[in-house]
Amino acid sequence: MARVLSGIQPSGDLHLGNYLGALRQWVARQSVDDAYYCIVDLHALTQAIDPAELRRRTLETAAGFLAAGLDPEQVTIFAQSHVPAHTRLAWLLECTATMGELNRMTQFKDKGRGNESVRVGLFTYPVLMAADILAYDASHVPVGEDQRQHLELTRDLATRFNHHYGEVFVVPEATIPQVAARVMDLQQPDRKMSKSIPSPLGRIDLFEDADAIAKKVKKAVTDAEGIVAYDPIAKPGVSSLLDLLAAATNGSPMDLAGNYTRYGDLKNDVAEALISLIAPMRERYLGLLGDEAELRALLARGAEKANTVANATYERAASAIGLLER
Ligand code: ATP
Ligand code: LTN
Repeated sequence: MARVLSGIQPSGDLHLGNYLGALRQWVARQSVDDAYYCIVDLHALTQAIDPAELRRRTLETAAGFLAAGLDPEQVTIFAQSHVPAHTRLAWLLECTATMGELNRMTQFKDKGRGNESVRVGLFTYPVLMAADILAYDASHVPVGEDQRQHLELTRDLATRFNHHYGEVFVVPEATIPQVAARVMDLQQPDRKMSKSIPSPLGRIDLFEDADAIAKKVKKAVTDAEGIVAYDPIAKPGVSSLLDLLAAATNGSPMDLAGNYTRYGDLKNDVAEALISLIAPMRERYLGLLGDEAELRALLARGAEKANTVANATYERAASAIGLLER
């Protein structure tokens, strides 16, 4: 059984990119992996978020995990802030990482751009992410393409720590899906679909109703050429629609392109495929939201298990680095 860890920020509604890039892989492998799935609430603090909203979104994200098909009997679901070993380990790793290394992280640059007062937490964020992963001795980390660089940093930090202080950490690998590893914004097909970009028409939320999905797909930006072909560089909008259709129907975007001559027909089929994918999840989600006590209990059970694993790793790392045992 592979030990797996991954996380999603409760900074907004879960969207199709989160599902196709990450969540769907988690669900597909839940019966074979020994998996820990974390709602990374501390990461959500790296950008402005209202306290009541953060609390609400943490519960909604837990409901979203279940609605997407995660089974808490098979995987451990928990909130990052309920496991203090993450931040304790992050400090040890911050004292292993260099400014130069963090300066090269592109997500930090993207999210900080145009923002005068970038939070220090946004800069050190990838180290906390490394701690999330290393605390569980995870060998595999199922994420979307945008996290590849953070995984490389995690591997570098783990390898360096092991080199200096002995074999403490498992060096993890990213598991990135073959199709839809980078779902694009429907309005700006050169940008990834994202929670934190205010792009209501560009993003399809995971539990959206059928009318809204149909409307967004219909308005998706394509090009003026009028030829359906799969070419992500020259035709990003059309290719992104083909990617979505392929992901929703388990097809290949290249092959699917051959079935269409008109953008309108392609859009109709994309909308239909996405609605069939999302409708059952939406129904489950709306049902789960009502039971806050059950969601809190789920996270409490998860935290108990997660603390046992993460504390043991922290103690191993602290001892190796020379902190006096209590
Ligand atoms: P933000 O844009 O605010 O960073 P996000 O939408 O990227 O948020 P995260 O919580 O940071 O969401 O990411 C959770 C998981 O979803 C990660 O594994 C990430 O790689 C994946 N993911 C996010 N956006 C996409 C996307 N557009 N396509 C594929 N995977 C994605
Ligand atoms: N950095 C990720 C979210 C994240 C994560 C993690 C993913 C935080 N900790 C641990 C995998 C494993 C993001 O921005 N998408």
